[in-house]
Amino acid sequence: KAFSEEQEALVVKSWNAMKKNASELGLKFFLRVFEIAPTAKKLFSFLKDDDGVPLEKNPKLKAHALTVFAMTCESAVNLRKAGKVTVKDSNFKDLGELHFKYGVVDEHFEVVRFALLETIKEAVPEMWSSEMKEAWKEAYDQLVAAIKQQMKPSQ
Ligand code: HEM
Ligand code: ISQ
Repeated sequence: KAFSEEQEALVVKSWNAMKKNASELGLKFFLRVFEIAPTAKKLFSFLKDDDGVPLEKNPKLKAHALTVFAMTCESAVNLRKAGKVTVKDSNFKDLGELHFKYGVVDEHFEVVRFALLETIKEAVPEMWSSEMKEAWKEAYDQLVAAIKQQMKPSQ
C-alpha cells in the first residue's frame, strides 16, 4: 500500500510539535531504548567510554537521538513524494555499513522502533492515534529496510 499524503501530514505535524522539546525528547528516547535493552548501551562509543558521566549530561546523546527522529520524518516525506526511501544522504553515506560495524542486529531495530513510538505517544498524547502510530511505523520500517539494504551490499 502506498504512503498517503495524510500519513505524511501526521508524521510532519507531530514531529513539528515535538521539536519544541527536542532535548528532553532525545534523552527520553535513549533512556527508553536502554530500559528495554540495557546491553545496547555498550554499542555507543560515546556512552561506554565515560562511565562516570550521567546520561543526561552527555552532549552527544540528544543530538544522536534527534537524528533518528528527523531521518524517520524525512523518510515519511520521501515515501509520499517518491514512493521509496533512499539513504544516500551526503553526511551518512554508509549508514548500513556503520551500523553493521558497531554490531547492530535485527532485534535492535525492533527495540528502537518500539521506543520511538512510545516516545512520540508520550510527547504528543493529544495528537496520538492509531493512524499516527501506523504512519511513523511505516516510515521507520521503510528507512530500516533501506539501511539494511546497505548492510548487505551483495543483494
Ligand atoms: C550511529 C541513525 C538505528 C545504533 C548512527 C548515526 C546515525 C544513525 C545518523 C551516525 C551518527 C553520527 O555519527 O553522527 C539511525 C537510524 C536508525 C538507526 C536512522 C533507524 C532507522 C539504530 C539501531 C541501533 C543503532 C537500531 C542499535 C541500538 C547506533 C550506533 C551508532 C549509530 C551504535 C554509532 C554511535 C557511535 O558513534 O558510537 N545511527 N540509527 N542505530 N547508531 Fe543508529
Ligand atoms: C540509533 N542510532 C543512533 C542514535 C540513536 C539514538 C537513540 C536511539 C537509537 C539510535
